Amino acid sequence: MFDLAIRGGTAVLGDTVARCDIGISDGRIAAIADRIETAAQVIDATGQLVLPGGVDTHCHIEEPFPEGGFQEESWESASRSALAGGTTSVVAHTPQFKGGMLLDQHRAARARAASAMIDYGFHQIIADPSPAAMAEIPTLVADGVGSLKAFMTYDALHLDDAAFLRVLQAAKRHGLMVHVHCENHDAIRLATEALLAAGCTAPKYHATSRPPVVEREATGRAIALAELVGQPIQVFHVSCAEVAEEIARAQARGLPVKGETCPQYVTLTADDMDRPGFEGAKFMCSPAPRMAADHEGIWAMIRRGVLDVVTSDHCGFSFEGVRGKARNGRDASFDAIPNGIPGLAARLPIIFSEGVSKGWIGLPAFAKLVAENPARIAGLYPRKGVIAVGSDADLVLWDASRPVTITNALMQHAIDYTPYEGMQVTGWPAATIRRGELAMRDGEVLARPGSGQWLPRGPAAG
Ligand code: DUC
Ligand code: ZN
Ligand code: ZN
Repeated sequence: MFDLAIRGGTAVLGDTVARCDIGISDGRIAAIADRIETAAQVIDATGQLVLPGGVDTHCHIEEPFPEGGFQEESWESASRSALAGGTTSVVAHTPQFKGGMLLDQHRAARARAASAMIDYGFHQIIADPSPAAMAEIPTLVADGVGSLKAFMTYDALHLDDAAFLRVLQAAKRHGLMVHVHCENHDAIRLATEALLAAGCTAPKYHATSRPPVVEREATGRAIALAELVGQPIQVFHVSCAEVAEEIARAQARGLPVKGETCPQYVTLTADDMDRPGFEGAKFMCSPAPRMAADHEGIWAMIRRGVLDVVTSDHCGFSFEGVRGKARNGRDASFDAIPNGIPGLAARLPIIFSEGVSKGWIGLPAFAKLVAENPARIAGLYPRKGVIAVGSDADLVLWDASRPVTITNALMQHAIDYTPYEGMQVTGWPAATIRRGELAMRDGEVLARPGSGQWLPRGPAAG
């Protein structure tokens, strides 16, 4: 007798896709069989795909800013959005401020996440690898933090090469993964100064200030420094093939270098930042969206396996309001507009629609990109990311041929816009099951705030 049976669906089980029933007990998958007869509750998935719950290993949720205040997206609103879009686990970021420590931030971040409805872990940002701060890493590891995050740009966060090397060395000592935001800080700074001096201030100049070569140079440098130390890294949010080529070369040489991309790099372009008035700010993220032709380059790199993870880099700033994109006025220069776009709920539908429905990838590859591979690199596999006996019963029932026009209301986040407004997609989550509990059905989020669990993470699996 199972607690729950999912009957009649077509499940993505690793490399195979099969019609089967799934039996769930105590929040875990207990059986996968042709027919499961006895269960306290039955959900009919006839005509639907059954996918592993999405694992989004790159999110910014209720993160404090160095200047004070928090991101608008709370753990509760982010959870709602994640469940609406078929995501059941996330890894978000804990900040460190220059001159500051780690553990105080970690404890505060965990306290904020207590209202989550999805399962969660954290990357620890290192903005200042002082001996005192780095001495706190063993305590973080003991609590289940499995990764460090390094930024090569942003005034408040960027590390020079010496500081980045210290982060790599510490990660190696403690068996942690390092995720890197690769853009050359000085190149962006000088280009920004020149653009502003020439009166080029509109949102579209965000892309001009940080072209692909800025990302490529930093990616190559991060890879070289990681090779020097002998530390695995994952390059975050790769925007185009020119950058992915650096990762491909490293992989061909046998280096443990992984690459992640995001839905914005297969859908948005630099031209979106040139929309009338201040509208372009809605599409401003870093790295900047590139050209339409670059979208195919990203799919080609996904098909080659060079990029094997798609996350959202969910980092929502509303358009309006004191914390929003227009916080410094609608005539603010591009460097005074906060970077980041919301994408938690849109991630699976966009990658399914652009990837599977348009024929770039098959169903197993889709499940690996959005669930299994992120779970592996986060040290969460096989508890998360896969439909297998013994794994957490995190599942999405998916209507593969349902046409949907994306609207902000469907995203269910706290942000007042979506950069994907009006986009037509084929394929949409009908229900999300988190640890055996029906957490979302037909867009209605049913989970209880606080029902999410902290995910202590192990070492990354290959
Ligand atoms: N870029 C980042 O590096 N982080 C959050 C948002 C963004 O655009
Ligand atoms: Zn980043
Ligand atoms: Zn990010």
